[in-house]
Amino acid sequence: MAKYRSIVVLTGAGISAESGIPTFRGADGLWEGHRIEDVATPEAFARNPRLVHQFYNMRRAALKTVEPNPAHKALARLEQAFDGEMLIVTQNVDDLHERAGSKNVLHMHGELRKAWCLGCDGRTRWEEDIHETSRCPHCAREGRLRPDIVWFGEIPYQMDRIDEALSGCDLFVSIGTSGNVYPAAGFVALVRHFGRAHTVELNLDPSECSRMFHETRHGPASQLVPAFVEEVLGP
Ligand code: BJW
Repeated sequence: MAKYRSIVVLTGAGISAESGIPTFRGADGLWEGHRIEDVATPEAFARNPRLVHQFYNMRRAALKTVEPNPAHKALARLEQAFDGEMLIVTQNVDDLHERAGSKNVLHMHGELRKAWCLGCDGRTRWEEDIHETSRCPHCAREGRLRPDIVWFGEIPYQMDRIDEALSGCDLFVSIGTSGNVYPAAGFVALVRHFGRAHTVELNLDPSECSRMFHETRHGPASQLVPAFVEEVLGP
């Protein structure tokens, strides 16, 4: 327990795969039947808001059918039992970390269960479908809501807080991310640059960044993460 004082955990789609949420970069390069550039850019939303809303409405609805798996639960246990600082920086837009009991979670790519009004900049918890005619509860304007998701070309959320946590941590763990998307793919290099943290990758396959880590373990997150958490917490 005394070995580490500050832990940052980066999670990606792989941690939620065993809960039944598909990852992004499958063998066919398609994203649930859509090309990424058709749905995950501001330009795509401007071009075809209906398609983009449909895509996110489908994924928001699917959240109601899934549950946290042992990997999410193990991280919640770590946060509860660890007597130092711990931050989960997730690229995921699902809420499975929170539902597993984690409290200190930062959604750098946004959240499916939030809507963002382009009219008044207000953010609202949103459980149901968003339509082109949906009304913002803050400013009452129609048709200005979008999913609160960070698309390609947009700046991920809370980068200052993330940089601060990365520079101060002494353990950095990356779970279930392919290392294709920046800035998250660059976090391990940043942590190595600061030079004070042990770095560990837990992933099904070697990621694009595997060689940057001090330690890599490959297998399903539902097995690797609980075992790793028990090691960190010690006897
Ligand atoms: C398991 C498992 C199991 C499976 N157990 N593991 C050229 C070079 C470099 C950068 C750029 C470039 N051109 C443009 C850029 C920047 C761009 C970028 O990175 N593009 C790349 C494609 C090259 N990035 C951006 O635009 C970002 N913004 C930005 O850079 O702003 C500038 C800035 C930054 C910082 C400060 C100031 C300015 C924004 C990126 C937004 C990403 N958005 C998405 C979609 C939104 C969310 C949504 O709709 O759901 O976020 S894209 C998508 O990819 C999603 C994910 O969060 C993200 C990462 O994917 P992830 O999680 O890694 O999933 P997969 O599927 O790729 O991998 C899953 C892994 O799990 C695999 O390795 C499996 O093996 C593993 N796995 N089952 C354990 N059971």
